[in-house]
Amino acid sequence: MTMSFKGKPSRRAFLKGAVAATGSIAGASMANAAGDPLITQVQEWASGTGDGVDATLYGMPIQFESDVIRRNVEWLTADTISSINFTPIHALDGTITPQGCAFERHHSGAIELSKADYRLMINGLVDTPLVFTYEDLERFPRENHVYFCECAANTGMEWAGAQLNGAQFTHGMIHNMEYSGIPLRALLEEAGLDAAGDLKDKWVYVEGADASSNGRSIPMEKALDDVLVAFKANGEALRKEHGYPVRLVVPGWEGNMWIKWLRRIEVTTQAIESREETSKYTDTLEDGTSRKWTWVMDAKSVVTSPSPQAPIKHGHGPLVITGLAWSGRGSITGVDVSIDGGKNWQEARLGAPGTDKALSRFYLDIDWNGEEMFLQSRARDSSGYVQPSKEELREVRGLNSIYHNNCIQTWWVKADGEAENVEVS
Ligand SMILES: Nc1nc2c(c(=O)[nH]1)N[C@H]1C(S)=C(S)[C@@H](COP(=O)(O)O)O[C@H]1N2
Ligand SMILES: [Mo]
Repeated sequence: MTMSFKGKPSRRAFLKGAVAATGSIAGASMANAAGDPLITQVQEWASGTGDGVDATLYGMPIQFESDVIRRNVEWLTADTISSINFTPIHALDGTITPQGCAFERHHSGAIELSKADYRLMINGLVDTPLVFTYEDLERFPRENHVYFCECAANTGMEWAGAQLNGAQFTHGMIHNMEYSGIPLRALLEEAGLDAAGDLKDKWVYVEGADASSNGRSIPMEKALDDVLVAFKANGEALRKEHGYPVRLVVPGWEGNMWIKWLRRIEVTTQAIESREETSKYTDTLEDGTSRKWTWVMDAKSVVTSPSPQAPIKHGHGPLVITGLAWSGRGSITGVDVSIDGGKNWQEARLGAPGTDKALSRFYLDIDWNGEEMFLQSRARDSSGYVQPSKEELREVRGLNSIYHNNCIQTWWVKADGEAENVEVS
């Protein structure tokens, strides 16, 4: 880039920028400034006053951003009750997902449960079975942590071939929020775990208050590690669709275990083998056997822009390539980006150092001269794991899987800036 955005650009600086072989951003618009009414004339919004402070008591995004919304794929599910929609990751930046556009996944719809009616029971192999009200939970020491929540089915439609045209649809079953809550460990210790004996082979069974209950078994080791009983997300109460008033946060593990409208925690001697951990959320391999208890979400990444819903519209010159990376096994240590379908890789810049089990934002700033690109990103995490290609993943997993597809994604960016979901081989 030859021209600085800071300070007052002089005519000389402009000319220098314009004749440079690469990289003037400001050139085109500055050349037009003289005849541009947006610069030379007083505009309507500067001729009167704006809205008063109480125009909106709880704010929504401005009308010009009305396309930054969750979307579903109608043919995926029979109705919207047991269904899923997708976060508009192609249109977001940074790492925090606003609750208002964070994907939803319900098995029997989002229920309305008030704090007054809320109860959380801990029973099973505990010294004293307990029931907490919402107010009781507020009196435990709490913590704040940012974590991603990814549905195991994210990218599940892409196993057999490139299918859905947009990062929102291929990778949007994910959100990343700052949770305020109580370590599950504190509640289990309040009930007392002496009755459970050796904790090594013990489990907790967790379920929600909705009709589906979405019951899941979690090994005690994880339950005592970093699981949170959360009641705030991004500073405010959980939205109804994310489990108001209380949900479980199971860092790095598949979204299905993040029980919403959490109502009961039972300490058990074995996994319950519920529907959600047998006929669902298991991975059938090529030989017909199925992997189960595949809880951890492996490292993964995707370029969010440019992408099919976010084509390049500004012509040649400086181009910001950006995307998201995450790992359920730790933090993101680096992301490589390829513009030629994986032949050559360049190290991207992380927006901030990776943190444990949370989204990382990456950027690669290039000079684009209209050549077509096969854009890919490849995440690396603190365990040393490197995100696999689609071919590598299929070799191990075959084509019978739905869940846990963390392969490298390819966008074919054409000379006109439009992008398409493709596979390279
Ligand atoms: N009680 C309950 N908890 C639930 C579910 C549900 O249907 N009922 N869906 C699960 C699934 S499959 C996922 S991926 C996450 C999604 O959380 P979200 O809707 O906040 O995005 O919630 C999980 N927790
Ligand atoms: Mo899920």
